[in-house]
Amino acid sequence: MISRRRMIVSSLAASLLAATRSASAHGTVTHQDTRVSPPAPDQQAWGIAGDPGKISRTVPIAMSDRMRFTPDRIEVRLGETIRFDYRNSGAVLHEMVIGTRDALAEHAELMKKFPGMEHADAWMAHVAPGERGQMVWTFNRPGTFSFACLIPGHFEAGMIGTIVVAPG
Ligand SMILES: [Cu+2]
Repeated sequence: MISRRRMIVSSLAASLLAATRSASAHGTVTHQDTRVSPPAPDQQAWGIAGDPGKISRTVPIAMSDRMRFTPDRIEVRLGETIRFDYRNSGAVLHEMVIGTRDALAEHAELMKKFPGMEHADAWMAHVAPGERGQMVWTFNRPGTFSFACLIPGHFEAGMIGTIVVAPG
């Protein structure tokens, strides 16, 4: 999951993305590619995929059917590489997607329009009931970001947390 560059979307969403993109065969494709000025490859406004060999610390994240993350607020120092050890203790599928609040809200809207849509990137995880896993992310941009479950209904129910990245 860490360094893979891949995209899995339904054919409908794929054709939407392809319509906004001239060369979509290679490279990282994100929903941000539909914007006028996409960021440099892999660097996102909320950081960049982390090196699993250079982890600053581990943060456990629990997901529950109460539509909450525990903890729901994480404080990070600029430059830290965090390994999120996530676990779904519920009975339904949950996700953990990191982003700006705006990017996540936009993504949640897209998922409502295309419920069959699948997506995969270094800053997101889909976690089946009882499953656990890890996400490694480097917070190399300061600011206040969010992490959320974008499954329709979950985001709206408040399944969202805050990540504050403080300079040095
Ligand atoms: Cu969820």
